[in-house]
Amino acid sequence: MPRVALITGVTGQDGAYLAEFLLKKDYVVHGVKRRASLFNTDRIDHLYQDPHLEQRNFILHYGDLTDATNLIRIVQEVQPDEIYNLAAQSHVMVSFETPEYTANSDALGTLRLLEAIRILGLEKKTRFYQASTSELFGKVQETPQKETTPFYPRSPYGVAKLYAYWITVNYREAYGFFACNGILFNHESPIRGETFVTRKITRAMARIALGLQDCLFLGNLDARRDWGHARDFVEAQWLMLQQDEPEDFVIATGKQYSVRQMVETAAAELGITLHWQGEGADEVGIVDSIGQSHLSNVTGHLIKTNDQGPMTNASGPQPGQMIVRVDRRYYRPAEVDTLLGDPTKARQQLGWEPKVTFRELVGEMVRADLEAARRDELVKMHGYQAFDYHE
Ligand code: NDP
Ligand code: GDR
Repeated sequence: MPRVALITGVTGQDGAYLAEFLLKKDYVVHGVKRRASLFNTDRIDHLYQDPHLEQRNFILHYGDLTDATNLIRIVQEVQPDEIYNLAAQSHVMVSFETPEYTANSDALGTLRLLEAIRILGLEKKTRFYQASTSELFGKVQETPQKETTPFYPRSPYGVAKLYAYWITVNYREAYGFFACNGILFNHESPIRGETFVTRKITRAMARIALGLQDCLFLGNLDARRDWGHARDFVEAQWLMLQQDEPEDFVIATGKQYSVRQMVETAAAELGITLHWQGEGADEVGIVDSIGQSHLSNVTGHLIKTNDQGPMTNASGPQPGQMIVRVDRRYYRPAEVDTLLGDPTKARQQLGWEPKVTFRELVGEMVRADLEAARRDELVKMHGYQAFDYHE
C-alpha cells in the first residue's frame, strides 16, 4: 500500500516542492487549498491530475486552518500516515498588520490539526510535521542558533509560531504523538513569494536589466539571513518523519549574507556591478559598470557593440543610474537583525546536508525571473497587456 500524506499549504512554495518530492517517492499526496477568487494553484499545476481519472495520487481539498470542522473532516477522509502542516500567514511584516488573523491561522491552526488527529484517534497512525521557524530565535540569544538556543520572537508571526512550536511538543509529550518541529531558516527558490526580500530582489534586478523597471525600493539592507534552497529543505521535512523517535531539528546552511550582499549577487548574475553611497535611509545603490553576464540571453540586451567597442543598451540601466533606494515603509516595527543556523544535529542524525550554495540559489532565481521579464517584454512589444504586480 502506498503511504498517504496530507499537506496543508500545498499551494505555497514549500507545499509545491514537498508534493513533488513525495509523489516521486510514490506517496499518495492530498493537499489543502484555500478558496480564492482567482486561481491560486500556479505552483502545483504541473502536478494536477484530472479528477475523472480512475487512479489519482494527487488530490486537492478545499480547506482553511481557521476552520476546525473542515480540518477534522479532511483528516477523517484522508486517514493520512503523515501530515505536513505548512499552511500559515507566513509574511513577517504582514503579521504586524494582521496579528489576530496570524495567530488564528498559525498558532490555533496548528492546535486544530493536532486536535483533529486526537479526536479521530489517529495518534498512533499519523505522524505530524510542524513548520517551525528561525523567527523563533528573533532577537538572538546566541550565535549560531541551534535546537537548544532560547527563543525570543520579534513579531506577531514569531509569537504565533512559538505557540505552534510548544503545542506540538506538548502533544508529543502528553499524548505520545509522533510530532516534530522543523526549525527552518529562510529558504528560497524561483517560486518564492514575490514579496519576500530575495524574490523581490531577483525579480526587480531582472526587470531593471531589461529596462522594464527603474529602481528597487528596499527596507533594512543590513539584515543578515542564512538562506538555503527550498528543494533541499523539504527533504529535511520528510527525513524528520522517517526517524525512529520524534525530535525537533534546526535546518540551515550555516552561512550568512546581508540583504545588501543579496542585491550585489543578483546584480552580478546580470553583469551589473554596483557601488553604495550614503547611510541608513539615504543609502542608494548605483550602477558602476555593466559587463558580461553569466546569462547569455541578457548580455545582448545590456551591451551592444559598435566600431568603438561595447556600449550600453539605452533601454537597460546606465552607469551612474540609481537602481536601489531605501524606503522606510519596509522597516519593521521590531526587526530580526541576524540569523545564522547550526545544522549539526540534522547532519549527524538525519544525514541531511544542503546541496545548493547561495550563489547557485541566486543564479537560479535570477534566471527564472529574467525569463519571466523577457516574456513580459515580448507580450508588451506585440501590443498585449502584461501584468505589473506591485506590493
Ligand atoms: P508560503 O507563504 O509560500 O505558503 C503558505 C501556504 O499556506 C500557502 O499555500 C497558503 O495558501 C497557505 N495558507 C495561508 N493561510 C492559510 C489558512 N488560513 N488556511 C489554509 N492555508 C493557508 O510559505 P512557505 O511555503 O515559504 O512556507 C511554508 C511554511 O513554512 C509556513 O508555515 C512558513 O511560516 C514556514 N516557514 C517558512 C520558511 C521559509 O523561509 N520559506 C522558513 C521557516 C518556516 P495561498 O496560496 O492560498 O496563500
Ligand atoms: P523573513 O523574510 O522576515 O526573514 O521571513 P523576508 O524575506 O521578508 O525578510 C528578510 C529580511 O530582509 C529585510 N528586508 C526586506 N524584507 C522584505 N520582505 N521586503 C523588503 O523590501 C525588505 N528590505 C529589507 C527584512 O527586514 C528582513 O530582515 C521569512 C518568511 O518565509 C517566514 O515565514 C519564515 O519563518 C522566515 O523567513 C524564516
